[in-house]
Amino acid sequence: MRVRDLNRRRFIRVAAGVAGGMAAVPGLIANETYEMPFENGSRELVRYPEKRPLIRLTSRPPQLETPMAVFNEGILTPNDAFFVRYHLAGSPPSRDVLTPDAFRLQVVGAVRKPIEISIADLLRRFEVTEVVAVNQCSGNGRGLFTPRVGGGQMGNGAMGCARWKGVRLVDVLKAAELEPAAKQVLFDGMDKPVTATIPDFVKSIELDQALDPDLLLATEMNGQPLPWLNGFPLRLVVPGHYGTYWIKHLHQITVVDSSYKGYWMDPAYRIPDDPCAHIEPGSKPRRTVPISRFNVRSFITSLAEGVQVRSGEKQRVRGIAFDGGSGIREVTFSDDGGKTWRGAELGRSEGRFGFREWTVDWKPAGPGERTLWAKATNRLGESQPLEALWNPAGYMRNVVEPVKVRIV
Ligand SMILES: Nc1nc2c(c(=O)[nH]1)N[C@H]1C(S)=C(S)[C@@H](COP(=O)(O)O)O[C@H]1N2
Ligand SMILES: [Mo]
Repeated sequence: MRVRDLNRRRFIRVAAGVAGGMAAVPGLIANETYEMPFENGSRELVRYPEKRPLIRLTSRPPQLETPMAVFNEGILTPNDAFFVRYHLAGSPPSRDVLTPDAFRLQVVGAVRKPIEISIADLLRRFEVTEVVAVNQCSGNGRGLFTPRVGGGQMGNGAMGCARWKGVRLVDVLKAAELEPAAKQVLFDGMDKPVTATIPDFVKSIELDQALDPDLLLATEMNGQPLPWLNGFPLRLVVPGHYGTYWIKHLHQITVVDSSYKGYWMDPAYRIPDDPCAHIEPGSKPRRTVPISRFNVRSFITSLAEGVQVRSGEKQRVRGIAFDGGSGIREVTFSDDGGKTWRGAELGRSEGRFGFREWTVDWKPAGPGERTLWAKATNRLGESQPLEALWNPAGYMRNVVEPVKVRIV
């Protein structure tokens, strides 16, 4: 029985690989399972090309989550551990169509001088720059929503921080000479829907935001070419903003003179028009707006849920914090489930868009169970709620995340 189940699972995996265009990929190995802290949270750890074993949510398209322990390794998430998110079943585009020699980026639409340019020429023609920035999926932590909501049931591993290198979007748009009527900029990657009924994954950004010098057309992350599954050979980087805008395998930028109405801008990826993106659980929002900036979050990374620690033995608790780009002002730590708080020490800053490490010395007093909390505040004074906020799409979770440890 067990053996048959195992074989069946293996068969499903190979079949899914064929359908998803990943069949020719060697080294697609499943080794272990990973249990998410919610119902139906059993996931396989699977190794994809250029990746270490990651938590697999779906295979068609590949969607991979980073185990929380990785974020304890430092504030830059290694490329081989960086999460992967796609929408269209045929994604990612096959490696063969992504050869840098043949690849061209087009800038078209409401511009006087349309551009069609190779990666090499892009890097030659425009100034190359870097930014350390967090990429986070809008639905990071969606699996933890109560009441549960539809969509990918992710834990908190659909995030990562990297040093992105590329050219400024604003420089490229200026070189294309925008028409005065330009209103929005659309971004399209090379992945295409497998049937005509499914809308292509296209995102739009308002012109004033597209002209912000923080936005990059990136070719590298952490000193290496982008991994295939993270957008090789070119992706948009929108520091401080949710990953939905960070179009991978970016090959077409279209300037338009009206408001784009595509599916992935409306009805998808919208939040209640409320300062906290929050409505009464189970209800429907009256008005919605496109999701945009990250809210403030923090995580304990050095201690996992359920671990044992020794009473009286001092240790350094570590974690990370980030926000939508104002920067982290303060992180506080509680070992009594929020009754008392004390300040953590902030680590070196790699800029206002990156993960910020924090540490605090902690002497567990036991025995018994203790709930540990970390709470960050940004430079605007915004912090994290102690009770989870809710919206129907499961976006923007930023409640203080408890870590329960056992003191022995
Ligand atoms: N071409 C393309 N780009 C895309 C997507 C996609 O489906 N296709 N998904 C977006 C979403 S919702 C997220 S969260 C990020 C995830 O980036 P990553 O896969 O590099 O971690 O990619 C974005 N860019
Ligand atoms: Mo996302």
